[in-house]
Amino acid sequence: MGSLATIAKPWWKDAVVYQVWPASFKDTNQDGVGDIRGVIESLDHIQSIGADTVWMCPIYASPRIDFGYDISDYEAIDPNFGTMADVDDLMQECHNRGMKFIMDLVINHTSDQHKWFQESRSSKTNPKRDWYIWRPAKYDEKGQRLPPNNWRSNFVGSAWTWDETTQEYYLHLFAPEQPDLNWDNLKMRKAVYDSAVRFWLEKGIDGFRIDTMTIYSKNPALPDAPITDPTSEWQSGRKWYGDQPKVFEILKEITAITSQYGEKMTVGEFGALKNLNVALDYVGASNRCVGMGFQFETVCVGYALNHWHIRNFSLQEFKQTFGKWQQFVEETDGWTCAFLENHDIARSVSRFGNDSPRYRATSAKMLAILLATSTGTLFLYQGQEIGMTNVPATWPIEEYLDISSQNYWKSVKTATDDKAVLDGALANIRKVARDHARTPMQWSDKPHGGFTTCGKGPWMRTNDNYVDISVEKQAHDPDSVLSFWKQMLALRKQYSDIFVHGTWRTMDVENPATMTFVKQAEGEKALVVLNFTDQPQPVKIPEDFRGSKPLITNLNQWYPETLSAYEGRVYVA
Ligand code: TEU
Ligand code: CA
Repeated sequence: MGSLATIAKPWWKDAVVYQVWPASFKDTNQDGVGDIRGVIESLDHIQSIGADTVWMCPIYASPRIDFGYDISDYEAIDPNFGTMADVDDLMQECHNRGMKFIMDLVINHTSDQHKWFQESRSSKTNPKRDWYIWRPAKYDEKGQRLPPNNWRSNFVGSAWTWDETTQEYYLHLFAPEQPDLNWDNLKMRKAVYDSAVRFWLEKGIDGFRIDTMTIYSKNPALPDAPITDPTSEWQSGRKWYGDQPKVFEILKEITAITSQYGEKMTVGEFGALKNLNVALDYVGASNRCVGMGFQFETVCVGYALNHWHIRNFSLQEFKQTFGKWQQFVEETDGWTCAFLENHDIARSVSRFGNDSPRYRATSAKMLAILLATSTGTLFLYQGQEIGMTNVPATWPIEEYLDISSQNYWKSVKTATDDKAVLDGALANIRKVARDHARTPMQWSDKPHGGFTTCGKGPWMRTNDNYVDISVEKQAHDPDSVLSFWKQMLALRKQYSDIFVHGTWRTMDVENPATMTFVKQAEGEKALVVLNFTDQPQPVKIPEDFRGSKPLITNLNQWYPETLSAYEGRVYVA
């Protein structure tokens, strides 16, 4: 415990991390898939925004059922992305520039093509049998074979798959091609630590983004989950695999290893976790689990039950969760982070701003103000810096290639012909499919957004608006979203005591149209006012800030008592 002024400030607290989803970043060998050399070529761009750390999503050997989150060898590189030498170059290039380089650590599951699982499934007596979670079938009164429990896979359907060879089920909280590792097996633990963790630390990486960090440990009895979705046969088993006592032990073991290699960034996914006390167990420095966690309450606002049941949400809800996760580490030894995009969620300007041509740039800049003044480590996702949007509503379902979208769509189609239900499912996909974040990066107005010159085009269709939204178009335009991000990140650095390390107070909790908050550090403070609507909104600047000119606004004209549509403003005092 310590006051904000006395707690430690390791490098990763002030970092601005740029997340790369490699398949869609930049293709340099014209096969339609982004590659590691494409990231090396783009470091000038990444650094010019003001980012100082690159987070590389999985580039490990993988059959790519879940785009690399199904790893078949932790110590090899997917040839679609390049070679180990390319990774070494990328890391070296980052380090030469004074930048850091972190990788994804995906260890809840492996690919079913990993040699460990191949061995495990080969016989019940194989020494690696117990490295995964195998159980005999259950049978109902009619003698029908059933999975061991009612847990639902995150990608729709049962979390269990029957394996003919050994006549047992194995557990997979994601796709059947992603069997869950059994973290109760200590030999398996050691193998993961050596292969997935130490191997990369030895190479000199600066940390890990830890995939699904809350779900490694399962209650050994694997009890049925409570019924939260009466319409489904399968239920979220999170009660029995989320935040179990042993998961903290595992994360401590990982941190004990990373800290042998110096001060490393570790940022894990909280997933569906909402309880702040539990969150502190993960990120309190004295617990030595992880440095910080990605909370999903804000970006998943309006998701009911699971990813695919979307309802409307209010700005009050958005503010409530945003502020909650900003504040929760105050007066503690924990740390937080801020983000509105990643490879699993829709584009922020489409979901929280307004992606119509009239307001797209203004609202993207308004969201940039929000993020750049937020407490904690800042994460920026590729394309966010130019205000890339969701794909157009006119795209047919076939353009959505993600396993999550496709499985959901298939499950709805199998269940019904009802047009209203099918249209509702399509509407959900258009709002929140992971595909929105996975379209190729828009570099220029050349074909396919300059992402590739492959004759067959990119592996996934480029968003049609690349003609208007691209890095090239924005790089030299002082009024662009990109230029605004550069300004905001420079200010974030200049005022890091307030923005990165300060305290957070939301001032207009009940207001449905504006978000106003005060950031405070010793002897200095900032007021941020944001209009989340397309209408002018009245604004009252408190006494302490009155008289001072705004530090920055996202519009060329501003009025003391009114915020224009999607206007954002920052004052310091
Ligand atoms: O995602 C974790 C996860 O739980 C996702 O289902 C997430 O909640 C959802 O996509 C939000 O819309 C991680 C990775 O980020 C994701 O890409 C992988 O598919 C998943 O783990 C499995 O490794
Ligand atoms: Ca390529």
